[in-house]
Amino acid sequence: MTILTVETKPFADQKPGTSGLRKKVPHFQQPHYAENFLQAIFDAAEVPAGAKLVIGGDGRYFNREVIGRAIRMAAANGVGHVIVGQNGLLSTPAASNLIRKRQAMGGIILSASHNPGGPDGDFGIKYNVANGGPAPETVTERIYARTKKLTEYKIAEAAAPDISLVGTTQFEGIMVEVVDPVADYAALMEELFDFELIRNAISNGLTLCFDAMHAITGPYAMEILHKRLGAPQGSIINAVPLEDFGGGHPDPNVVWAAPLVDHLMSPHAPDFGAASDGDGDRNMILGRGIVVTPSDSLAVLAANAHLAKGYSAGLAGIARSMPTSQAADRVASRLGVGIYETPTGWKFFGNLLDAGKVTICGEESAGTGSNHVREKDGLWAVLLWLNILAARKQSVLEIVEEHWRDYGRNYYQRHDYEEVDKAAAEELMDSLRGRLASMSGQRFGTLVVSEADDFSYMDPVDGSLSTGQGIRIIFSGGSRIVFRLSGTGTVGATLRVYLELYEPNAARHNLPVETALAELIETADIIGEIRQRTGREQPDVRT
Ligand code: G16
Repeated sequence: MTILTVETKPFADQKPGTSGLRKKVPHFQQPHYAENFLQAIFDAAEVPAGAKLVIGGDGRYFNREVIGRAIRMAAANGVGHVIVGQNGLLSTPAASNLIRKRQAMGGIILSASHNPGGPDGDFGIKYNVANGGPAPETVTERIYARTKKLTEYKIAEAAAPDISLVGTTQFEGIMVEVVDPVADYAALMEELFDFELIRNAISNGLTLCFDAMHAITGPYAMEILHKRLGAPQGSIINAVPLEDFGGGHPDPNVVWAAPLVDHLMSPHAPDFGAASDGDGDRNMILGRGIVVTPSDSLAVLAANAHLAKGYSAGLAGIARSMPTSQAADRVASRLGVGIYETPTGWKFFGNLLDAGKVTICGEESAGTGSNHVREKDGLWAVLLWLNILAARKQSVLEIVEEHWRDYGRNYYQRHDYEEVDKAAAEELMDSLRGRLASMSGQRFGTLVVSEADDFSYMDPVDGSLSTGQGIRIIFSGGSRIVFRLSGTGTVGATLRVYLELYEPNAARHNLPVETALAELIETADIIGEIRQRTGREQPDVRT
């Protein structure tokens, strides 16, 4: 093999965010930009000679190009065996599964998740480690440190191999194995869920609509929901993955999946609706007449998981990210299992899952998953819901309302202010930080601050400390306002404001969310000085 050693200069902006490095496509297209980051990954990973590496992506624009380069660089950096999805496609959870199942050293996942794609859209590169999960902060810090020092990278001179056919080929002395992206993942789902029960429920009239948003889950949903579970083909919409997601925004929420929401609210609604995002790790769950918030979905799934065969032995514990509502905490307490509150980012669940402390994890950002892989998993959540619906023979609405009656309702909403001036957003956060110490005891209308802090997390498994993870303002009675800046945006800053109110009284469980949260919303603006500092009257997205 001829290995080229290419001279390069460090880029100053390759610090991985909440989930890898995300930038606009033209930014990634600068000469050497992607190669530098890939080389930093290989250096930080200290590739054992002949190691196995999984490579795949969500099929967005520029994927093919970077996958070719990644394979050529893997060959030049000591990898002995590359496992790549056919045509470079792998959903994030499927990649996580392959890493684990094939005992790979890790995986390179090319995706910008729910961010839009296309020539002017977003692109991203993420490294997952041997447990199948996103690299922990110790590793992302090492990657970042390397990006600041790189002067060269190594790449095989040969043109990238053809990855359009399933099978194994030799490429420059290493093995390149092209796999069916769906097969192993579908087999894993069959181990966890009662396919026969779900198939029977569907053949007896349970109707559904799954929106793949022209992203990666189309082929997975066709194989699992249509072929194996018998949902009519028409129940899977936008099923063909497109490089630009059909011009859409593959983010499964009420704004970007509005047609699906409208359908579920219409008189012809199916019983169950769901959507997933660009790379297949997020989910949105709906029933006829109801959108289930991700926080409620986590709580309901945790409370009912024992109904699926993969979880019939019960849960070891539950983990949620800090801004996620505390609905799951009540389930954990009822089950008598541990509850863990982590910073935003799936990577923080990895140690808890590996140590067997938790079985189910979830985040308000439409992510739920379990110990079956080390990523959140959109279709997994859909299948667990279907399993529960089939077992309980109730509607989504009935199940959620019963859950609220049983545990109380955590009213919840997240307000996003997108593309805010970065400096203004940082000043807003700094100002809040500066006032934290004096906040306790302050009264805002009927709300009295009982605690205010900048969230930090000590990993109970490896003792690592993560600080500055979001401002929490907790009021007596348990209501909360959380302020944090997104770590996944690519333009300016995205300010996220998370609002939560606990309502034990069942007579007050059917208020419009914004009515229930009105006082908190107003208080968030007063405490955060949002209007004044961002110039925004309203959030861009409420989820
Ligand atoms: C990523 C992370 C999630 C996180 C989400 C939102 O999701 O994997 O753990 O909750 O970003 O992060 P932020 O609030 O910083 O934008 P994904 O689906 O984009 O990979």
